[in-house]
Amino acid sequence: NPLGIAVIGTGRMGADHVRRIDRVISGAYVAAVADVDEGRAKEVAGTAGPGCTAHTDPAAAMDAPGVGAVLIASPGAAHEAQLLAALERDLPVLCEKPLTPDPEAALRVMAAEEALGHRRIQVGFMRRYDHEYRQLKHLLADGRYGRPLMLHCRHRNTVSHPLFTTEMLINDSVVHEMDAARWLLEQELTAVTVLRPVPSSGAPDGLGDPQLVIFETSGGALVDVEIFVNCGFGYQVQAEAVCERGTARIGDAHGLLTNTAGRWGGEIADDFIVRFADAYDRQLREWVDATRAGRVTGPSAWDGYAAAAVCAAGVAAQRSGVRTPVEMAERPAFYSPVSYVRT
Ligand code: NAD
Ligand code: ISE
Repeated sequence: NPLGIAVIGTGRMGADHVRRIDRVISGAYVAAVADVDEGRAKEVAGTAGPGCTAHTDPAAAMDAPGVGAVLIASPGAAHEAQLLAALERDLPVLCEKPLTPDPEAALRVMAAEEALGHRRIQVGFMRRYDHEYRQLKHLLADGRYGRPLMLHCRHRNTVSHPLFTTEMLINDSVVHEMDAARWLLEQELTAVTVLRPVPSSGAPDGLGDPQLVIFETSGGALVDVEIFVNCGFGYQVQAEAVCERGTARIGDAHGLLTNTAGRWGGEIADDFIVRFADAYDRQLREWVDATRAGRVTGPSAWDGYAAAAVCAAGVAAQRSGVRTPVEMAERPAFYSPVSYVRT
């Protein structure tokens, strides 16, 4: 039977996931949507297949006829209550990043999942589903270039949305590099230092943009991230691994290369919806397939917790300007093996 999904939060990501469930992947349909904005919920429900119901209460959407799984795309602050509601109903959940905005809430979610006795939660760290990221993962995992020593990352957005804060550079944007680095290197991030140049005149007043975030890892590697959310020219996410016997770089977008009028060039995506379109599709397809087979395969609540713990250290490092160790709880046996290690 096709999987009936309740989509909670029908903003930019939620509406795009509704389109993807109905028109891109097979084996699933949108059974219900919920949004605190009733008009928005109804509008997006209208774009879904027949029978999709619109709600303002997420729990009512989870209880709607046909619902067998939940996709959470509301703002991060709403995730904890909605994750707990899904777990109460023993429903599989794909939750957009962040799992929760703070590590304490993530621990409460993990405790509820562990009490259930089986994994139900996957976190939407979609870079793990990006073709190039997967190529880099395989290259690092087979060890042909030796140990990875450094990972240089660039994360650039064309423009930040009006409510973007300096802390969000860390916990809304660099959170992706936190998960990607843990997954690529198969190591934990142990300390964070944040260096801040003079803000760009293109950034809104008060926003400390760009910044340089440096992570130390449990295996002695270094990860540096340039985060620049008002670069103005496009959406760019790049990573270069420096290993003992070679380097490997992704994200140059060498799709269509043109030559004309004495110049060569290509196009830069404008935003994440375009840059990571294939990754969002693959993430959803693999989640639906695994869910229908009764399995949970992607980034876990532990990965969501680990990222939240690194975010907390990152925001503290950003404020203090000093190197800040990451404080992490012991990983419960329930979350073994770690989802970034190949089994
Ligand atoms: P958005 O503001 O466009 O949409 C959020 C929607 O949720 C709005 O329609 C709002 O009315 C609704 N909402 C607010 N509180 C709610 C609640 N308590 N219950 C139900 N609905 C509620 O935001 P967005 O950009 O779509 O982001 C949504 C989520 O997706 C966030 O967690 C964000 O971090 C994540 N995100 C992920 C990526 C990615 O690359 N994976 C990119 C952007 C956003
Ligand atoms: C946004 O929420 C995302 O998740 C995007 O992937 C990221 O590039 C952007 O900086 C965030 O604001």
